[in-house]
Amino acid sequence: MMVFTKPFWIIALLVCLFPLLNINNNGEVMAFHKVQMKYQSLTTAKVNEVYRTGYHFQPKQNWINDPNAPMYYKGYYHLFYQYNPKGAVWGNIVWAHSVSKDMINWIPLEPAVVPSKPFDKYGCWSGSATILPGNKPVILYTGIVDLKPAPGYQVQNYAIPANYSDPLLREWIKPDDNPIVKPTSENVSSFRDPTTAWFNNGRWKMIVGSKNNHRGIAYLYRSRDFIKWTKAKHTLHDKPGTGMWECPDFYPVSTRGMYGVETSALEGGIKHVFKVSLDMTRFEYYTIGTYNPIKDKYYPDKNSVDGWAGLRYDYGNFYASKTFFDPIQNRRILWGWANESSTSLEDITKGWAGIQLIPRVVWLDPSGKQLLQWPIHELTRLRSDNVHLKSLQLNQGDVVQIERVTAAQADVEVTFTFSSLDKAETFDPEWNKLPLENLAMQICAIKGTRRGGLGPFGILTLASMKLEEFTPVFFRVFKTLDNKHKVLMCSDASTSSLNQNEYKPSFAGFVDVDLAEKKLSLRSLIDHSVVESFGEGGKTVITSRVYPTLAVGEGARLFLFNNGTEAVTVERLNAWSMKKPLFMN
Ligand code: DQQ
Repeated sequence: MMVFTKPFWIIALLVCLFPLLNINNNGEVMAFHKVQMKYQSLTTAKVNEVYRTGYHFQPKQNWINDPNAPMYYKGYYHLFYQYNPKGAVWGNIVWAHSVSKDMINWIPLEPAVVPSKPFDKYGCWSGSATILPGNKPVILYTGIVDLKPAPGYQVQNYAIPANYSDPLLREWIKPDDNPIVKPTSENVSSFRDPTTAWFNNGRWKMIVGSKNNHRGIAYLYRSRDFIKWTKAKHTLHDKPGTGMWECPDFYPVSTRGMYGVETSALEGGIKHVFKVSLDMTRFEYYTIGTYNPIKDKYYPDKNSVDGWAGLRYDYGNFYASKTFFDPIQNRRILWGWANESSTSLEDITKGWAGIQLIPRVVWLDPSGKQLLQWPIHELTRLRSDNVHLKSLQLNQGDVVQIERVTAAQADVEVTFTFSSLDKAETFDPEWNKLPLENLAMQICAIKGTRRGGLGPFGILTLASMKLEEFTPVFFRVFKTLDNKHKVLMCSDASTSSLNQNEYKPSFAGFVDVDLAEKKLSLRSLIDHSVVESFGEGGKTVITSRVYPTLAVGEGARLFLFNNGTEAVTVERLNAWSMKKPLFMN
């Protein structure tokens, strides 16, 4: 254990002052896949391994985006994903396919769905899987039938396994009666990403994401046989001012515990979750509400904000997510894609772009107000060489190194306690004038790790020895004028790298937690160029993509810190060096 004190904060302050607002100097927005024709088919001869992840899902090279049609079938978890087989930028999109016994080790197979027919000749875009009675999986996906109008004329297709007795489902057939759903009056180039279907009242139901002017729309379709689909007169849900709804997801959650429920479930204490990926912001938001199966309508709960200022699965780099029900372990699993925060030119040079985040179990918080998320338990099999600490006091300015852990590839769990809330900083009333949808992020950018009262305290991930680079993940506790406490959680990339070209956002979210116990917990999955952090048992989750230049491989360090005037205690810390899976694509 190594302890730094005050001088660290002088360096940190200098580094922090620089990028108060994080704008990628190329003007590129995270999770955006813009069309760059000249680079689409430029395969890099040698993949640069420096920022490749050790235990996150990624193929050997090239571009990946949305996870598609995750499912369990005859002993294997299947993950399909949007993939460019020819380059490290978005383009030439096919459905790549990998299978796994544990969602940690993966075996790559041949792409499952590739453009080949008139109904998908310009692209096979995102979609989902539904398991039909008799354990028969079927895929619904978006086909691009014409390049005009940009970004393409979109229809919905289905594909079925060529051989149901093959547990690997290697070969998929796209029947000639496709497309099964064509756009009608809606914007033909904003009509995509069919969901997993659910069944009730004698019919299958599914939604397709769309927009009309700036109204985000989930069009509802119904079918008795899964082939002939009829558009409902009303939408399942829509919301003005939110723009195109990509990758909608709609599923039930149990009000009675952590276990997941099958997508058609309606009985036994059920609420519904409706999630969309907002093309305009490149963030996702979800609401919790009620589904009326007779009216076929979804109603968000009154206190569940329906719009940009709503709840997010992840307040960082996380997009185009999809859930599925795992019937073997009775859980609902969430997959999300994290794009790079580097420039396209850097991606082309390194020969790859995009990772899938660690699958998370998702369930309803007992409060009923939000979801909770936690990495699947299978991940813990990669843990080795535990470092354990307890009852360590951190005074203002303390920075303590956690030694004997591979800091570039680690899993860290830490619980902080404090004896008083008195020193919590005042929540500046001026901040209430900032747009609600990125209020937390703005406060994180303004305050960073600068000295506070109760907090900032947390960990410095992917840090260089002399702290020229570090990605701090931390809490700051504020007190509002009406004497309520507001807990901010930040994953601040602004100090992550000496490379000035990267997009280095100060991602943040508030944590809805009762501080009566005077305790806050954090878990971070650190993996070379990604830090996935879970605050308070998965109430608030933030993912950052970062590219340190010094804190790379063995040069990376992990520290605990406190820069608040209130002392905090590390009640306990467990850090593990993480092994690589035996098989990774
Ligand atoms: N990515 C797919 C689309 C989807 C978007 C294309 C979301 O189907 O709307 O690769 O990232």
